[in-house]
Amino acid sequence: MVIGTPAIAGNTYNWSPAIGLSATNIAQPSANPTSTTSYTVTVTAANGCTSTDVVTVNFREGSVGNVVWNDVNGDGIFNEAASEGINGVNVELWSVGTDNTQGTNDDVLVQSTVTSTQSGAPGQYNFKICNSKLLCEIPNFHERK
Ligand SMILES: [Ca+2]
Ligand SMILES: [Ca+2]
Repeated sequence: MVIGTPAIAGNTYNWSPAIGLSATNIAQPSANPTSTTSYTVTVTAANGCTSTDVVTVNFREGSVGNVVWNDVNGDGIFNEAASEGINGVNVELWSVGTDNTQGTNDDVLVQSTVTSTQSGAPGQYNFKICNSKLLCEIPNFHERK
């Protein structure tokens, strides 16, 4: 997210701490911290006057998850019994990369996990994420006959 206010000509900007910021010397850096962080900005005007402000960026960890299951009736919908979940399937979570396009060479593997029984239901998987530009691939899934 972008923090700060639009630049005023002649002012200089100094953000602290630098962690998670795209730059510390611009009016409106992009902030992507991995924990809730309070940033202090010191603005120095052309006449030497300074002022400070604090911006707190709340970090909220999101999660995505689902179930890998045996689609008995072949309709693509999980309307089978919970016991049809399949454990032991490797599931990978990929970022679309800087080109913002799925399936190209700059895609980045973010996390992988293996489906397991959670709360008594087999075939479950879950990723903790903090980035919305993600996609899922299931490379070694084979339908059960
Ligand atoms: Ca089904
Ligand atoms: Ca890509």
